[in-house]
Amino acid sequence: MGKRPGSLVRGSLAAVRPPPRLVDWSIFAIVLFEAVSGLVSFTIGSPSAWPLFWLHRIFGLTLVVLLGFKLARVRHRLTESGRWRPTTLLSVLSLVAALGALATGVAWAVGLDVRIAYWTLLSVHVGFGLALVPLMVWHLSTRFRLPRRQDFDRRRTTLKYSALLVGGAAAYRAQEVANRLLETPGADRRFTGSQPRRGEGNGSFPVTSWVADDPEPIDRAEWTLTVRGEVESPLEYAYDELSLDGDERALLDCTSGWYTVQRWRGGRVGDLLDAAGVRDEAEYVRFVSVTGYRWSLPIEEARDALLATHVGDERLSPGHGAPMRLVAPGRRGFQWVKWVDRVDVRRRGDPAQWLVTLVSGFE
Ligand SMILES: Nc1nc2c(c(=O)[nH]1)N[C@H]1C(S)=C(S)[C@@H](COP(=O)(O)O)O[C@H]1N2
Ligand SMILES: [Mo]
Repeated sequence: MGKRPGSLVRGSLAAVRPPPRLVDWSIFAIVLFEAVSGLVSFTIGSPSAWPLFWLHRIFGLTLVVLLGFKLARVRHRLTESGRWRPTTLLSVLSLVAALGALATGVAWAVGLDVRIAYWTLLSVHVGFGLALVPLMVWHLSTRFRLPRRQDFDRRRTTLKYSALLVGGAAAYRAQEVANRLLETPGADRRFTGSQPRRGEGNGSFPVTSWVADDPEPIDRAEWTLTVRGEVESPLEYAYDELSLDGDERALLDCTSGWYTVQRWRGGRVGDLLDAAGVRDEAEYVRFVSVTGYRWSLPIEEARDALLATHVGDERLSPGHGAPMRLVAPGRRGFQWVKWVDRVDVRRRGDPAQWLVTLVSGFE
């Protein structure tokens, strides 16, 4: 007689279940790892960093199992009303944030591409994740228990965690293969997880602001582009004075989870720098928006970037950054500054740009 599938699953889960205190501490450690790797992944546009994205997904999937163990253990505290304490509310909030982050993360990872209100699943996932970290730290501080010596049996602990990780990797790989075989939309994701937006020109991809930037449309006739800083002769161009012979295809990959390949036309940054005459000390070029939003690139990379006036065969629309926006191939979308009116040549990078991108557009 064969075992029933239910008891088989329960049996194999029991075999990989670490002791309770280890479960709690692994959840804590993995959530921290997920928060850090998730945030770092947002800054990465180069495919060579794919292992980071993979680790984030695999550890995320192990959390599904670990959180299951934890819930099975503490369920009665939540369901028996006599056992409610003030800190139970904190536990419940942590649980909601954890389940929210996991559900949206898994749904996104398997290729679902829906919006919740205005946000993509990925953005909602990030929201839950960012809420979870402080809730979890607080939750842990109310029931602080260090793992004990007897919780560690080196060989068995290593085996259990390896099984969890291999299980996570296998589950992720299986859904990847399934998506490909079934030719679902989820099969076209980049290594970043972003999903394609197809077509040419303004209408084929969303207007996106990183946080709150949303200026009034800019009048081309009144707008000028200034090049200044570590240059021999600072320059100021009216729109009609710009030479616009840059033309290239480049991929824009937004951290809210979509990407698009477009033809961009406009001015080459290298030409602007040559016209102004860059001094030897110059190391970075900073692109500044009329809104104050800004990003810097190392000067050699900046030379190859484009200040685009057109996308597809159309003039940029106001939402996409008219009259001029940065096109920085290999960089994530949030670094493609829109509504640029100033180019600063600098000796140093600009750490404050991280903060500025977050607060730009708030009154
Ligand atoms: N000035 C400014 N530039 C910006 C942003 C912004 O909020 N302000 N958002 C960035 C983000 S997050 C992305 S993904 C791209 C989106 O470009 P799009 O709106 O043309 O799709 O612009 C970037 N440039
Ligand atoms: Mo973005």
